[in-house]
Amino acid sequence: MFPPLYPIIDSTLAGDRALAFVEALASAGVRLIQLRHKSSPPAMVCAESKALLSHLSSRGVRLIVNDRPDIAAIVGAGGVHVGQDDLPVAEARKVCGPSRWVGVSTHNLEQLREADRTSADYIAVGPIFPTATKGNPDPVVGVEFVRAARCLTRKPLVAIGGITAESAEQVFRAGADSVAVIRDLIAAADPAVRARDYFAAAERARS
Ligand code: TZP
Ligand code: MG
Repeated sequence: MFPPLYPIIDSTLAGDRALAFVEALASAGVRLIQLRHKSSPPAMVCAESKALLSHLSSRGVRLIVNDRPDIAAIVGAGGVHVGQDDLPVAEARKVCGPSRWVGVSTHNLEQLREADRTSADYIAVGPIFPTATKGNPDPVVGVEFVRAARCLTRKPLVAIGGITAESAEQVFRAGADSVAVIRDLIAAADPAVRARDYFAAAERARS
């Protein structure tokens, strides 16, 4: 089963705070985490990835590096996530090889159909709801987009954008395999408790 919760760590969390955060998430059962340091220099992304990997690999958590297949391969991460303006999936795959995951963001049905024809291990769709986390976000696609996307691909679908533990259930019901979340988890008083709320939402949607 594709991990139902896909927390993303951005530059508001780094160093020891990031390590404590991922430890809490891992202890709650999270198995997939992305590092997304948009404005950090490559050396810092590399060092942060290594630090996270040293905590996560032994706990069975797959670390995905945003944007940079080269860094993902160099540090031995579990994969890379590329957007529409990053290296295409086929090129990222050449760098990352067959066993690392390559995920790709899509924002409309044409991009989704195209992503389905690639070797991508999962397809992200969004933003589902308004989000203040991403600078200059694509237009909100809504939960209906997840339903439409579900009819067009058998690849795992990751929904992203403004999702909270309260709204996750409807996103799962629309056909998402997973929800990718930044702010709702980083802002949580207890990220492990919040992560379990997402697992419960996934369970309710499945039952
Ligand atoms: N891509 C589409 S929306 C988004 C990204 C990276 C930001 C998601 O962050 P949040 O805080 O969960 O809305
Ligand atoms: Mg990108």
